[in-house]
Amino acid sequence: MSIAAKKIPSCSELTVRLDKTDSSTETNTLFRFCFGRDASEQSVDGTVNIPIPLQVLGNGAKFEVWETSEPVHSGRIANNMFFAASKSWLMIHTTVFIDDTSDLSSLTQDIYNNMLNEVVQRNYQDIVRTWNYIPEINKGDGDSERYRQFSLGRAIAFESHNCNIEALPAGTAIGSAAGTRLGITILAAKSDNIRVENPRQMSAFQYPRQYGPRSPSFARAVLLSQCEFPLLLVSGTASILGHESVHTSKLINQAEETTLNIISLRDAALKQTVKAQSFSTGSLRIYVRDKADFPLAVDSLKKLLHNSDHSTPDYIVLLGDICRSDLLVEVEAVYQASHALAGNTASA
Ligand code: 3EB
Repeated sequence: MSIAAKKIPSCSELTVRLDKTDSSTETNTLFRFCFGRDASEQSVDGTVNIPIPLQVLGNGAKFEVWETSEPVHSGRIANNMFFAASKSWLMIHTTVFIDDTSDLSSLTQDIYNNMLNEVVQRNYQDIVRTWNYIPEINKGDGDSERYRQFSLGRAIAFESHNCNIEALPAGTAIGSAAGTRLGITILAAKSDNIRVENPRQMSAFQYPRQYGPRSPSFARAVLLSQCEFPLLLVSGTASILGHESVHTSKLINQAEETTLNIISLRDAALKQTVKAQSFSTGSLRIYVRDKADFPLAVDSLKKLLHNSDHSTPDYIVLLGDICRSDLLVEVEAVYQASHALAGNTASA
């Protein structure tokens, strides 16, 4: 008796795609990001929509849809905090109004404490990704800058949950316009996954004191090694070498340095797993600080905008402030691993 060798993806498989139309709210949608929206109308049983309050400049996608083959349930945790969960994955999302009277450090600490408590209570153990959208992220001087206050509160929350630096999630921290709401989203997994750091960059959690009272709590990338076709969740990546911003005020050079950083990170990830021979397809979010930089940024990132199988990765360009005021462009990505055995011979 011969049994076909066709492999069925394991149940925990997760996929990510950009979508131009409102086609999803299918049952296998875990959650979806909605670009260009500040508030969302949540219904307790439907797909959880995560608003991203940034203007869409390029490529027109309206949604980034995260899907799983597992049954999904969702609901409200508290007034403005929502979750979506399957057997392997838990997403928690909240938005909060802030103004100049807000203590962003303690507010962030409270939000993260609540979210981390939920993760523990619901029996998920590995926080793999966070997205943080902070209104006017560069407002305030020195250590009182909003981004630095946010980083301080986040660091204390992770520390008080005994989340050590080897277990930090991949991250994004981007600034939105005045008057939008602070938006924080976390994704947790049932089992442990692999952290990837970048040999070209100092680990962010080790940045020296000059960048703020507490260093940022994120890993350069997390490889979802529990999946049969692992996803590489690449943190927001910018023109930083070691710990220093390089090519300040030069958009093209920053985009090229960012490209080198992401390629280096992908190479580092391949060395840490036997489950991936290459990363063949991807989905990218490109953030630019200045609207006018958009076409040039896309052009200068061209090496990232080709998959190794010669297809083009999906991408979206968003108007957002980078968390260091001397940076003009940042890119985050999701890459899907392919196996040599699956017939793919190209390398990433
Ligand atoms: C950097 O490499 C650029 O604080 O969560 C990128 C990704 C950055 C995530 C965060 C910050 C964060 O330091 C900034």
